[in-house]
Amino acid sequence: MTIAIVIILLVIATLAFHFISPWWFTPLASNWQAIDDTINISLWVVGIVFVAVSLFLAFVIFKFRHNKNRRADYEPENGKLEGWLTIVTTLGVAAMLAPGLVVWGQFISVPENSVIVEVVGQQWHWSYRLPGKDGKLGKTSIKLVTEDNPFGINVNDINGADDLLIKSNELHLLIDQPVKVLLRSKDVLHNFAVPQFRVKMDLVPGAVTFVWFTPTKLGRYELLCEELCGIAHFTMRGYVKVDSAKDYQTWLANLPTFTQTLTRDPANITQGKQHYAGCASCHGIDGQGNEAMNAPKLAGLSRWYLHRQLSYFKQKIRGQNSNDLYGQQMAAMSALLPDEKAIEDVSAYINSLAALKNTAASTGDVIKGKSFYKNCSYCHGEHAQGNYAMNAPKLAGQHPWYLKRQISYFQQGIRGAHPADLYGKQMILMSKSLHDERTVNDVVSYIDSLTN
Ligand code: HEC
Ligand code: HEC
Ligand SMILES: [Cu+2]
Repeated sequence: MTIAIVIILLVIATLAFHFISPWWFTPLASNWQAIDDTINISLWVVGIVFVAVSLFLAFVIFKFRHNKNRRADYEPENGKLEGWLTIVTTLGVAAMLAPGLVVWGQFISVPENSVIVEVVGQQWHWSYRLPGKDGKLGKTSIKLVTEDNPFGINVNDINGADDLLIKSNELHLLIDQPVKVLLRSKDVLHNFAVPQFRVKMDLVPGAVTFVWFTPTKLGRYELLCEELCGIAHFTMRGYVKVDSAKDYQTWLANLPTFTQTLTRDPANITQGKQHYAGCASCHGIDGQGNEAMNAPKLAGLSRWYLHRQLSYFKQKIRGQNSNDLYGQQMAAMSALLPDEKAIEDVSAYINSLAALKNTAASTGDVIKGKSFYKNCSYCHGEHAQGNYAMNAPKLAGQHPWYLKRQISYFQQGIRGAHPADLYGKQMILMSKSLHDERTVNDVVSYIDSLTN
């Protein structure tokens, strides 16, 4: 009797949870109503079966409860009942699967008027490429990926010349225009998923996969990497913005072609040197850093990293936290660099300065530090030389006091917590693997022991 009641309560609670709970599909923003319908049909079928079977079970438990005067019948075969059950089960399973087959047919039949967009995944960010006026994407190869050619486009393929490159994590799409999204990964498996569009697909290294959809609602939607295996894919966020024709054209007009990205003005090192004059009072004339001013060493850092940090300081992405006194100082100083060109030039100039070794000896346990550093080497490189492909800067040669402060700031979310700071967020996550001050000290001593 108790068990029968428990089962009935379970059914009521499940139904109540289903109908009252706030967790349901996000509002649909694409043509894929059919996917919602299939999911709903499946839910109805399994829901009805669940309720019917559970209530039947409760009924049977109650009806045939223990009674001293009753004996159980033995009835191993019942042709009629088995026949009915087979028919009903077949219908139920067919009702769940058949609509899925129809929808799958639509899923793999890309409409002829669709346009192509390429989405490139890498640990842990998104970038995008459009085919340009010729409507054709240039051939690519992972082997061709460099700092100047991050998409790895083959320069000998004429189709690639007018490809439009989007290095930001935000893709724009034109409303009501069917789009075929080609998916490519530079490293491991990723998964392209915008909940509002319903369709999702894995990115597989070495292959090009695709999804198609028609965005039907203006708005800015979050793009998630729904790859669960591996580390940190949840930090891999992007945005897809669905634009009206006018907004879309404005956005499109500002995208550089592949050829333009290759032939951009080279940075002007002489100008960069002039800009650097204002920096030397804190960072030193040779970029050697100055502990008294809390200013880190800059000599030896890569252009792309310098460029990103200076842009972050200027755009108020780094150095804004109220506890980040030193970052705030630097953010104020970024005003010395009036524009993008100045940032490029000064980065090139700093990059031309010779890397400098530290003189003071570190106090931590280098052997222990080495074993902790293993995790870090995955991104920062075995010799802490930095790795452009992982967005991770060079650490070797940097002053230990600065490294310790940055690690502690990441741990406390003083650096890297700004919503636009995708790379900082990865580092926040990683910094938490160093559990105490002693460990931090050991790792930093090991980094300091790497001459580079
Ligand atoms: C008033 C002193 C001061 C001046 C002047 C100054 N900086 Fe800084 N800078 C700092 C401090 C302090 C930090 C460390 C911020 C932190 O701890 O987060 C820093 C950090 C940086 C970083 C980040 C380095 C890293 O490894 O992440 C870069 C890049 C940088 N400065 C470049 C410049 C450039 C270029 C100029 C000249 C336009 C300049 N700084 C002028 C004090 C200064
Ligand atoms: C998932 C890749 C990844 C791993 C693993 C990783 N880092 Fe980082 N780290 C980064 C990225 C990306 C940045 C640059 C953040 C930015 O651009 O603001 C960074 C920045 C840093 C900085 C700041 C450098 C500077 O010049 O300001 C320090 C210090 C650092 N990492 C130390 C470590 C240590 C120690 C470990 C191991 C416990 C580690 N990192 C593991 C990706 C990683
Ligand atoms: Cu991913």
